[in-house]
Amino acid sequence: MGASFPVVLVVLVAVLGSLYQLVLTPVLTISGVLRQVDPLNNEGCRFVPELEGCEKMVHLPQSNLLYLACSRIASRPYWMPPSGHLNASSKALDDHIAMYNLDTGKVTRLAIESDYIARRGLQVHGMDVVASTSDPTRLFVYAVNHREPLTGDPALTGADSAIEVFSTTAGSSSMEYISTVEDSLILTPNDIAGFPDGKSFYFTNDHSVKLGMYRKLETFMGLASTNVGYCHVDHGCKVVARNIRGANGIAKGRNETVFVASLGGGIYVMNQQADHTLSHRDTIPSGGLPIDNISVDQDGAVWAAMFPRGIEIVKRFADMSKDAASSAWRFSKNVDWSSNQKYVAERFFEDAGPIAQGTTTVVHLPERRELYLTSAVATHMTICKI
Ligand SMILES: *[C@@H]1O[C@H](CO)[C@@H](O)[C@H](O)[C@H]1NC(C)=O
Ligand SMILES: *[C@@H]1O[C@H](CO)[C@@H](O)[C@H](O)[C@H]1NC(C)=O
Ligand SMILES: CC(=O)N[C@H]1CO[C@H](CO)[C@@H](O)[C@@H]1O
Repeated sequence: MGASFPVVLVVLVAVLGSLYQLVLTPVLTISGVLRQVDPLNNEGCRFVPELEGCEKMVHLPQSNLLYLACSRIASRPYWMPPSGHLNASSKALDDHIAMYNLDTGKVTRLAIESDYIARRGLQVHGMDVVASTSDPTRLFVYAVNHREPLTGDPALTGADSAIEVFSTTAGSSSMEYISTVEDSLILTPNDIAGFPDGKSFYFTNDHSVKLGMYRKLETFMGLASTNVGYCHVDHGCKVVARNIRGANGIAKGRNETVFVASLGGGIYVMNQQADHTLSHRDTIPSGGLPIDNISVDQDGAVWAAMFPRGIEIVKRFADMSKDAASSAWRFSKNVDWSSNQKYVAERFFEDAGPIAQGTTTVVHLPERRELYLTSAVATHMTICKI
């Protein structure tokens, strides 16, 4: 009898201990409440105000063009399915793909002539732009479209997300709609890595369910519950990697390598197999910081936008008057033989908010010695010398 009390206590301590481990530690790291912002390279930056609310940006290799998926930040607190905002009555009506000329600074919104897009709308998020193998002047644009469902209340059904494929030529001011890929596996699509055939792509699902409590829980507890899918316009979709913690940005590297950024921390390094399944080769650690969208520069290094204080971006999605810090990191293979670390993580930029607001994508152009920072919640694109 007398023994039961301490046993209960021990069990309680054990439960609390693992709760701390499982719940509190990830929550503290993801929300970044304990981390100080340490400004770096945020002086001498310039702004491009025409590029508002651009979640994702892609540099077309060997060109002077950036392509961006942009929206209006005023609508983010209403329609932004990835962050659980599902009031379609105030969704932005002019989401678009923009083109930015690095030499002239000119911004062009790509026009789309399509009855389908006019009818279903375009609510952009992740995107990729890839040159065709058969005709390198032709570009394929793959874009996540968080469509409003045709019937029912989105707050009860979730968004009816799909992936749209467009075609354009480098420098053109319009793009042509080619196809829509809808599939039950395209559940909560986030980012895309497209193939040069205009017909197939990898995509990440950032959650395992569209709605409900479990959706919040899996992110904050860093559960390995999300996946990566592969679709071919003619053959449908399949899951090619499962058990990923908060799959987010996805980018192709050299030699059949695919990188998947994890909101739970770290970058998964995967190998593409002949059947397009991805085998997990390695994980690049990020010191527990959540990683958002990633890009690969011409030297093969991975650039990541990270939120030094993740809680701030959550707040900014709901209230654009709140600042959200940004940081940009480079992850590369270690070439220093005197160190036994496999990867090197280097911080290149950090700002508390006004200069780069909650950066979601960073692109590094080594030959220009410049960093380009954009965000779903920023009033402008930021360009900084490094
Ligand atoms: C959706 O947004 C509109 C404002 O655009 C507001 O009037 C309405 O109450 C909102 N609906 C819900 C369910 O919050
Ligand atoms: C890619 O493969 C080529 C040839 O197999 C090799 O020379 C090169 O070092 C590889 N590059 C990387 C980044 O692994
Ligand atoms: C493709 C893409 O933009 N992915 C993520 C980028 O960052 C925002 C902000 O956190 C995420 O919501 C996106 O899912």
